[in-house]
Formats: sequence, structure tokens, C-alpha cells
Amino acid sequence: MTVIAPNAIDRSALLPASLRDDFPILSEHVAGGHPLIFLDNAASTQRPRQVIDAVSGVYERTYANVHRGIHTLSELSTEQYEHARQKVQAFINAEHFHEIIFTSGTTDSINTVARSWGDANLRPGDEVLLTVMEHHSNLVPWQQAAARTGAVLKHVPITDDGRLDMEAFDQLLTKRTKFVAVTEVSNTLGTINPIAEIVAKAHAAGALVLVDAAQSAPHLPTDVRALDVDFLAFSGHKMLGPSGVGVLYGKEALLDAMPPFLGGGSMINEVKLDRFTSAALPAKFEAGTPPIVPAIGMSAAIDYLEQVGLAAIHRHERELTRYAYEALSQIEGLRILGPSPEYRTGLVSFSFDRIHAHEFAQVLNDQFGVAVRAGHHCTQPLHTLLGITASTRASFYLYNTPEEVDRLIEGVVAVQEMFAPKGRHRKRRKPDE
Ligand code: 7TS
Repeated sequence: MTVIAPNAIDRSALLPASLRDDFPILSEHVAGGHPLIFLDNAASTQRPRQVIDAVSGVYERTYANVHRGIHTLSELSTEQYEHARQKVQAFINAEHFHEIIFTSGTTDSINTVARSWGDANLRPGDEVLLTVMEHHSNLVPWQQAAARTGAVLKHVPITDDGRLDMEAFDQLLTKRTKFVAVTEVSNTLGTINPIAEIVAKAHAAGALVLVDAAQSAPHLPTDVRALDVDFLAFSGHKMLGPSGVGVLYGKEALLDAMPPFLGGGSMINEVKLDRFTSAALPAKFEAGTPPIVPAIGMSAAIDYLEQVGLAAIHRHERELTRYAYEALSQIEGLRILGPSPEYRTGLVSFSFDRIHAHEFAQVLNDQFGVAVRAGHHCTQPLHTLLGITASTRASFYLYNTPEEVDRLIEGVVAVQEMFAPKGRHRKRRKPDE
């Protein structure tokens, strides 16, 4: 059963479904034989054969620790690891390759800035401007920094339709604002924030800007120089790469002036028993053995994404999101979180008054093979503001299809009828209405 007619989709905006063949896991069956429909991509994506082969290729042929031994494998690993750094540099158009720091993920990247830049620069009464739609990883490190330094946190609210309230932003941004940390795409609302405008205004007020690109770098073209962002953070596992690797981009002058965050091997120039001097960038922020193989895998993921094209991926996801949004909006009693499709990308979260999100996710998985996320998606303050404790989220990527969206809708209607028999989904709209 489809809720909206299939011709409501613009197939010319979609990527060829044949690219699914690159992803072995997509032919898996789950929950007693249902073909897997993976709509939990905002949590973590799947990997194409090209990334899996790159990772196993390192372990089979070239693996050793990097920057250490003078032997063939160490040199090969080092070359591949540093090549991955150049790949990331080009991917986000950074000016210098040493502005790319490999971390364990977005969370690690943001913590590095909050600790290193925050502790060195925030003074009592200084303000850090965040938004109410931030992931916990862009809230808690700043709460901790505020507790250490006496800085004050302010939060930009959202409008009734789930967009950033830019009038409020203008009022909250003052001479006291030293730092603005904002997500480019909300992992719960799907909202795309106006980063260029935010950066321009923040810089005019004398504040630096960190962009949480965990949900944008995998889905939209990213150009740190065009946006003039000071710091940018994202994760490999949300963009077809391995888990355990992420990126912190920072402008050279800022990273140079910041003290190292973690101490240990690799980040030093010279060590005495009672003191040390720091290595130059990027090693200064890469203490210990770095995520060697995940970074090399991430480089293969970037190759894959660039071959498909970020703009084409974005178009594909927008079309799927619009399709899902329109179908879900026809279901009575269902509340979609966030703005209309033109302001969002990649995902749709929703809630029902009478049905808990976990029940949705369970039935969708068990009876339809559809994997979605249920809960607060690490945006608990946002959920509280919206007056709910949890929501169900379907998030898309380049390999998802309209037929999978149909299956999701079918499942949602079935759950609704199962748990709330009095509720009825609205009369179907004709496609041209
Ligand atoms: N920022 C945003 C906007 C995110 O969506 C996430 C992860 C993070 C930061 C943290 O990334 P990590 O790689 O360090 O964990 N978001 C989600 C999610 O929505 N469901 O699971 C993880």
C-alpha cells in the first residue's frame, strides 16, 4: 500500500539505484527475513565495497604505525595517512594541509576546541553563543568550559516552524560574545542553518565561529574558505567512512596559538622530565597513535562521495525528504518536527501523541525491516522545548530509494492503526493536488 502516488517523485532528481550494489550490507535481511531498509543514516551510514577494500587492503599489505619506524611499512602507512589528510583538505577546501587534525570524531573535535581554545581565551562574563538545536556534543563541552572559566552560555531559539530565529541571533550577538558554535544541519529537525550569514555577523561582532558539520559535510558541498569559518568538525562514520575517525579543521593562526589538548607521544618536539615543547601542526593536536586505518578509509569514502558528487547527493536526498515529508503530513495525529522541505535536508523526525517512538521503531524493524532511530537523538533540550521526550527519525543517504520511503510510510500507517485504532490517516491526496 502506498500513501502517495509514485509519480509524486521527481525521478530525474534521483541517483541511479545501481549504486546500491556497491554496498554489500544493503542486501542483508533482518528481523526474520525482511530486506533491510536502512533509514538511520544520521546516526551512522553504511560503507561501499571501495571503503571496505581500502581498509582491508591496509591490514593485508601496508599496515604499521605512522611517523615512527624507518622501515618500509611505516613509510607506506605514513604516506597513506598523510595522503588522507590532503584528501580531507581538498574536500573542504582548506588552505593548508596542517589545518586538518584527525580526531576520533565530531565529539572529540569540539571538545578539543572547547578545552584548548576555551580554557585559554574565555574569561568570566565572556559569552559563548550556541543554539537550542545543538547536539549534546556541541552543548556539554561548552557547559564544561563555562564551569571552568566563568563564561556565560546563551542559546539562539528557533522559530515556530523549526528554523533558527535570526532576529534573536542578532540580539544575542553582542560585544560580549567571544565564540559562536552552531550546527550547519540539525540532526533532529533537518534544518539547514544560514552559516555564511552567521559567520559574517559573528566576525563583525569580533567572535569566532565553530561549525558542527557532522550532518552537513556528508550531504552538502563544504567550503571552509568560502564560508570563512574558524573551526569545523565532522565524523568519518556519517559519510561512508569507518568509525573512530573525525576531523577538526581550524585556521592555521588559531591552531598555532592554541595549547595542545591531549599530551603524549607524537604531539611533542622535545621532552624533559619536567617539561615539553609542542610539535608543529598538525601533530600538536594528534597525541598518541592516530586513527590510521579509519583515516585511510575515510579518504576512500571521500573519493566515493566526490565521484557521485555532493551536489547530486544533496539533490537526491532533498527529493526523498520532500517525498517522505509530504506522505507523512497526510497521516492524522502525526507531528513532523522542523520546517517545510525547502529549509531542510536528509531527514524527517516525527512524533505521535499516543504512541511512543520506541514502539514505532520496534514495529518498523520487526515487521517491515525498516531501521530508524527513536529517542531524543542527543538533542534532549530541543525535545523538551518541543514538549516531547522522544521522536522517531528517518534519515536518508545516497543509496535510499522512494520505494524504501513507501515502505516506511506503510509501516508508520500500520503502527498508527495498531496502537491507536481510533486514529485514521487522512484521505489520500491525488498527486496533482
Ligand atoms: N553533532 C551532530 C549534529 C550530530 O548529529 C552528531 C551525531 C554529533 C555531533 C556527534 O558525532 P560523533 O561522531 O562524535 O558521535 N549524531 C548522532 C545522531 O543523530 N544519532 O546518533 C548520532
